[in-house]
Amino acid sequence: MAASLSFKRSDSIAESMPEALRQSRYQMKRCFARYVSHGKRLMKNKQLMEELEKSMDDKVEKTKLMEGFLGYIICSTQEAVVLPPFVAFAVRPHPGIWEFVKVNSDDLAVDGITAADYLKLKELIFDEIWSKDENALEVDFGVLDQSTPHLTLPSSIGQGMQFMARILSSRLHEKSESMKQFLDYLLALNYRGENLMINSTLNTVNKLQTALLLAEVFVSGLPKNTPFQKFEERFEEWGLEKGWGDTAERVKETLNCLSEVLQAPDPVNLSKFFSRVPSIFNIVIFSIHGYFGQTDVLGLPDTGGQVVYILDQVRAIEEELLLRIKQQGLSLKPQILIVTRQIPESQGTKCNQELEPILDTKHSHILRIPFKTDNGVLKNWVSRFDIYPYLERYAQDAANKISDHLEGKPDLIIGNYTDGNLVASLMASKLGVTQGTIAHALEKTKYEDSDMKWKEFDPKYHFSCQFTADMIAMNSADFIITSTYQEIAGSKDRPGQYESHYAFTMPGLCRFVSGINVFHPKFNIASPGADQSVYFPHTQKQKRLTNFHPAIDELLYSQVENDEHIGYLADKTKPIIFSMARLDTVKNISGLTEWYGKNKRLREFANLVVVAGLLDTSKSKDREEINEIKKMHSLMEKYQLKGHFRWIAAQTDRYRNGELYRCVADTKGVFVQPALYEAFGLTVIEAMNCGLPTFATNQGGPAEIIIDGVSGFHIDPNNGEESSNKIADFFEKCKGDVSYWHKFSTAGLVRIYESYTWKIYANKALSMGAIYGFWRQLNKDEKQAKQRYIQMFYNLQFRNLVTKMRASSTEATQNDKVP
Ligand code: UDP
Ligand code: LCN
Repeated sequence: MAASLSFKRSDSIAESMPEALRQSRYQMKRCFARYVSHGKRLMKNKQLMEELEKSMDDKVEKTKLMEGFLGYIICSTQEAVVLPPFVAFAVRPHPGIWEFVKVNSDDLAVDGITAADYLKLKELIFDEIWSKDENALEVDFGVLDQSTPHLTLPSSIGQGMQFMARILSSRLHEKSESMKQFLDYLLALNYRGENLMINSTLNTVNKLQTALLLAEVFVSGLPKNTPFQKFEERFEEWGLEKGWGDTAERVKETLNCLSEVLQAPDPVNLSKFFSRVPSIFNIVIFSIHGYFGQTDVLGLPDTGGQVVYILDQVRAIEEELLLRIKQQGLSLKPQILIVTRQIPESQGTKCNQELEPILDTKHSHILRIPFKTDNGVLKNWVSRFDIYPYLERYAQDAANKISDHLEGKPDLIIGNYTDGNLVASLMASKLGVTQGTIAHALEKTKYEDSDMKWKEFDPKYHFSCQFTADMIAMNSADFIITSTYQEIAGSKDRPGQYESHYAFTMPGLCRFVSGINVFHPKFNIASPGADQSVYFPHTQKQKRLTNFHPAIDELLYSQVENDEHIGYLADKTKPIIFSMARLDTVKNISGLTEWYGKNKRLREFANLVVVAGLLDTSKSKDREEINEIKKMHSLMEKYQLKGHFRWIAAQTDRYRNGELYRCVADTKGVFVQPALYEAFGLTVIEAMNCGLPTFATNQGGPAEIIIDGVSGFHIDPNNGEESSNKIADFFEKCKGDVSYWHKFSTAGLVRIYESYTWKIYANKALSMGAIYGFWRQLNKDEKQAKQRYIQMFYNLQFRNLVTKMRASSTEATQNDKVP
């Protein structure tokens, strides 16, 4: 929809709207009359558009209005609160940018209102008394970020590190005190008490500059590859320690880079310097819920991509750390610890073990710490939604174990998902360590109006605890790693996951007038990859894992129905439509099954194979999974799927799964990811890495991974007919021309190699650790003030919610205790 040319970006909507309403007064009165005709309610964009359409009969008038400013406003309105005679609009003209206006439907008068005013109006629909309570709890995290410059361009969102380098250089430039803080930062660099880069003799910027100059002249005279050890003693005379580089050439570059920064700080040299500074050796990564293991866990409840992501991430980060340490001229051992929950009743997995070395790494381990209560250790798996009462104690137990293992404190703590992020926040704030967070998925966006309707959701999902914990973690984090732009700021039409926490309210609990601002420079996009030794193209014949072929053949084609698979494929010559996911509602595997069942053309062209969850309700303890299992059985019955459809239980061997994707590619099949919403979607990049043409949901991360019609296809999970026809059209085209299939197979691979590899990720993540580590020191006062606010909020709000949850929950008692 084109915006009216009369609308200037500099005008606020509240300023421009009255004139636009005046120009279309007659139509707008009718439209607003429709909006208010049903009394008080919350209207979403779709309803607003429908009502607008219905209110106008004249086609020409309609087109004119829709193409004008008012059409643009209503198109950009995410939702509206109707409180007759008023309608309050939450308008999102651009990703990350929101404006709120209140229109009187009687006289079309317009008032610009604040986010807080809008939230109060919204609350009137759900909890009138609370909305009118002048002392209702209102939280404003933004007010504590005021001295941090923010990005302003929606297109720059997620490029925090680059922006941060600019902020740092101008701070160093403008304030001599900042330069002194930079010097203090350098003086504090050490490994186990041993100084790195400089020692205390260089206690002024001038002295440091002189030493750098002398050293640079000296190393310039050495052959480039002279090892640092050869001139280490000369360096000591000038107050310089190890850490500058492994060879004369590298040392010279680093010296020069710092000299440039001290002379006139600039973002390029500063970024380069922080990618070289030896500040990170020990990293703790929290991933608490589910079954965290290296084998036999994928597909178990709450156990999916996050586990895959973290294991691959650790391998990549360790490799990058080792490279950096070598290039710094140091010979020391970095350590990465994944800290997770120990589960005594571990269902045949290794999740009951305390310490496990991580395969394909040299120094990284999984450390498992149990959940303890006053009655002992918790024995069984606990749903991620029921985990909150255990976390505080867990954080304390973890702190002790970690410091024993690392013989000191970590240099960087990274949290994953709400539980891991909360524990990371508690620990980072206690130890004064740099903190990064990763969400994987923010639950608030998965369930419509889950904030407003939290009371309805709470018995099952405990969103009161979860959203509060998310707010604490996002705000205490020094940096946030996301997988896509979408995750932060969505797309033109849909707000991002983080963006939806900008201003929201949970009536009766807390009004977040500013929750998190996506223009904050803490946001960074670092997309994950897939392990390319496991997920490689089906065409690499010499690498193919043919030893798995008999088992895969049995899995796909045997006529037997057992615990592992049901349904069968009568015609082996047809290509396979393949999908693999946890059997959660949001993954929509049952949706795909239904689309296939209904679409005759698709059934003619191809078979459907899904790998998902368990096949029998009696074996599952997961509420959502049980519902989905039932649904799947009834769909098989309803659409008489046997002969065309194979349902395989969760598969845990990633090497075999890699070969499975490739075997599906051998049939000239496709991968389909039909989720109602997908935060990122590792299966999408796994399939693409194997050269399998991929159709993936347009809701969330996959919409960004795939360029529709170029490197794969988008499908609309809410429009099964359109989506299943899109897949059928593809097969139809391939039937006439097999090069069509190859075209998409190759284009998918090209896309992956360009943007989705772990090497790119690891480089960015370590640089974030260094650069934000310095920023937290430079910005110490603001950070401390915010930390105090967060601690109070944790103490007075989160703990209170946990106490309530504990009182109302029976989960704890259902878990047998280990003596
Ligand atoms: N997976 C698996 N077996 C299964 C289901 C999933 O190995 O039965 C793996 C899949 O290959 C991928 C991960 O689990 O590596 C799922 O990640 P994704 O990001 O697609 O979804 P999530 O489960 O994290 O929501
Ligand atoms: C969780 C999800 O739901 C997926 O979309 C991601 O791919 C996965 O974590 C890894 O980040």
